[in-house]
Amino acid sequence: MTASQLALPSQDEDVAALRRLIVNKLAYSVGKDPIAARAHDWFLATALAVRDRVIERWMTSTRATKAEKKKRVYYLSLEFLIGRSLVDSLHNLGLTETMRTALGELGVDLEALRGLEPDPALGNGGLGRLAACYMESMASLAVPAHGYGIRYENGLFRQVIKDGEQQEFPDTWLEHRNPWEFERPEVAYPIGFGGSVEALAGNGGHAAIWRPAETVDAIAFDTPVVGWRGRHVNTLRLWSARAPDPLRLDTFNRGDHLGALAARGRAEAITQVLYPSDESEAGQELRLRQEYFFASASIQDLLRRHLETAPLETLPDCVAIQLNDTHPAIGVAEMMRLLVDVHQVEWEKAWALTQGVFSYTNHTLLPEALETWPVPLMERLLPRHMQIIYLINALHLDRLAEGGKTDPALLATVSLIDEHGPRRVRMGPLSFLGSHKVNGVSALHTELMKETVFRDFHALYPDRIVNKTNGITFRRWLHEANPGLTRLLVEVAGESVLDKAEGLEMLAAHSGDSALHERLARVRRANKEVLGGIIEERTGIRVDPDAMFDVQIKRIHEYKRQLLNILETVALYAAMRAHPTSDWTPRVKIFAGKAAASYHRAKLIIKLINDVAAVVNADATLRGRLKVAFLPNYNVSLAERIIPASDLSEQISTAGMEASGTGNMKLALNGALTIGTLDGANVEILERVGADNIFIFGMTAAEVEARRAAGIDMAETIAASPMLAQALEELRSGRFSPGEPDRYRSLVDDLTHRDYFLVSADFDAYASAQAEVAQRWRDPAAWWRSALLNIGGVSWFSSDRAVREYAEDIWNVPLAR
Ligand code: 26V
Repeated sequence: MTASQLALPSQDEDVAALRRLIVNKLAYSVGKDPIAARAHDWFLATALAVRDRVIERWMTSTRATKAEKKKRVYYLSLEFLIGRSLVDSLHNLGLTETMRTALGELGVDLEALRGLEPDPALGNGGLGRLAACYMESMASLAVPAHGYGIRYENGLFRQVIKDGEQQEFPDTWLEHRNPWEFERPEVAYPIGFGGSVEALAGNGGHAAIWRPAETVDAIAFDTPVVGWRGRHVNTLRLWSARAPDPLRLDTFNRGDHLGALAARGRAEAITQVLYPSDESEAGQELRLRQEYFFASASIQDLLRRHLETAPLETLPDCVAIQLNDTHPAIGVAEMMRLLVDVHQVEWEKAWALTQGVFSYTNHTLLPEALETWPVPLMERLLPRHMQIIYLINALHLDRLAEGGKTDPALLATVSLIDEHGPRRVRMGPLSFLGSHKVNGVSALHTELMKETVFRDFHALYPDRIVNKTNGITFRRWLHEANPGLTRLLVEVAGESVLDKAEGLEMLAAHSGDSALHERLARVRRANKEVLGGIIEERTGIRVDPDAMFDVQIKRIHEYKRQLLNILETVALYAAMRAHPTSDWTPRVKIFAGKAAASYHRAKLIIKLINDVAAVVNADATLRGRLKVAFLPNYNVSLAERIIPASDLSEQISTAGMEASGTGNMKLALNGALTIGTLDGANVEILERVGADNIFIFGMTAAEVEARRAAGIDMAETIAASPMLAQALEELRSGRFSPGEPDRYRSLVDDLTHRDYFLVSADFDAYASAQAEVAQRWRDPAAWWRSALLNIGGVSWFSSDRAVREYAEDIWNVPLAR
């Protein structure tokens, strides 16, 4: 796409000026002569040049927000899975083509530079990527916003597949300096831990003095986030931990050189790694320290900013704080502490201010993912916050009692303290109570929230829970990832679809256009060739770009049921062997995703996929009609390559378990058809694309619940399904693990008896849906018609729509028209 085609604001940006700027950056900021510069030096110089272009707009945006006293949004998230920035910033500034030309004149290829940028993996998956999409949309909609998070030195581990197994290596993304960030050593806040609390007589007896035993400094690093067409620029502020006294000189002088640095190591450990494994107690404590560290720094920072221009009483008129899951929930207690202890606000008033500013997004109903902290750990690490939580709880329970709610069972379920077993603080309920709105991330998930985790809270506060179905930024996931498709869509629907995604709905009227089908097919085919090259380069597996690319890309988790997919692949393989001359639809099964380092079952599933791949890919009798590939190290950049090349999108979680999903939206937007369960946002995708254009199968959330309650053994189900029985028998027999026939024994046993994730129960339904998919593939006119109806149908899932809804219904922030 050329700049003139897009009519972007900076289209007249002078190529020569940009070229000069890059050469200047190379000399004066990178310190290299163009003759000696290496590719990475060019990347740095280019990024610094782009950053200059962003900064002007950044200052204008910040100045305007201040001058107009606009309400600000603070998005608190322990994860921001932002991905690479170079192409994203260029695209939003409308500078891509100008930059391509300027670099070309310098003998440098923009595409080559794109691949040199490290991919910041400051998140685990959907939750972190959602935060990044929302940051981009808030900037695009000119909502004055700050993202607050942690500047992890090490992001999510780098995944290497060795002998079919996952290995984890550190992700050192900051090794070569990060050109996008500004260190702000002057923006530093002390963060306390431990120590003692002294009650004060004033402020209704509620205030206290906390004397922490230990203090760590939080230092700000700012990254500008530029919105679409450079309209507005916001700030992502990430905190880094520093010891106030990095070196104990007395210890050093005694000759204990390592001991002198011990405090520094302990302090800086807080921001060393994303999500340390929370299995050990030490790991648990570090995680709580991270949460408090970033919540406290962020709230101190936003209060300071507010107090520069307005009194505390106006806080809810000027500030909205969104809690991205419960990870920043300790911020509720921290806000109360700062208001009551430091600013001497009376308790009830402070509580009203707190509820006025906070709101909370829930991202999962899985019980093992709902955060709680042992009371003794809280008391030791955050003694003042523990007192505040007790008081919030007591007042909350008193109010219920006054309202006649005295049933001890009810009071126990809505208490902030879990008293079943060793006492724990529940962060979900704390977030709920401290917020004026609580939201789920898809219609189904929000309804399930009301019926399950927050059932009793919902009965007490029926207006608090609202739905905000997730969205994705089309700039990254359509324009940048799939320029070929974007070009085509602009031709058909007009340039305005770049600004207003809903414009894509008009594709429905063209869904039968065979010329358009062909052009769409050509774009897809080109993207598949690129992906085919990546697959071969990274796995050695050769794939046919004319085969159906059937993809499942997401974290490896039992509830996401990669196992269902690979089991069906095993069954398909058996059928192909049994009927080698049948007219099988050629398929490439593509998997990618990371398993948590301590999640043994998920790692075993990766091994199984690779074991199956080894056997299937080597079987010449298939004549290439089935291939299985596990692409290592799934991340944002790899997703940007896989999604535009996907024909079939696997969204097959056990119904009721995937809160929303966002990969499902990205794949449908790029024209893949979905095979999926009635789970998360799949339900809403179905509503928008129509039942004829999506392959829905399997049990509903209600059926899953009933089946589990009945506790049925799967042996009979398996006996009734020859396909499933044979697939399981082949796993059990060691056909795919000849050196270790027992490798999948426990897995098969599990599917035979307990089958908590209902893989066996849904197998036949899934296999029939897959047969239907194959059928549709044989009818290209029908296939591409469905693809067009998907692209047009999912335009509603833009993160611009989602952010607008948050702004109107939760943050009460006016939107510029
Ligand atoms: C966390 C954990 C931690 C402990 C072990 C098991 C487990 C399983 C899942 C999680 C997920 C935590 C929250 C999360 O990432 N949720 C995802 O949020 C996305 C954005 O809203 C949403 O699209 C995904 O469906 C949801 O899983």
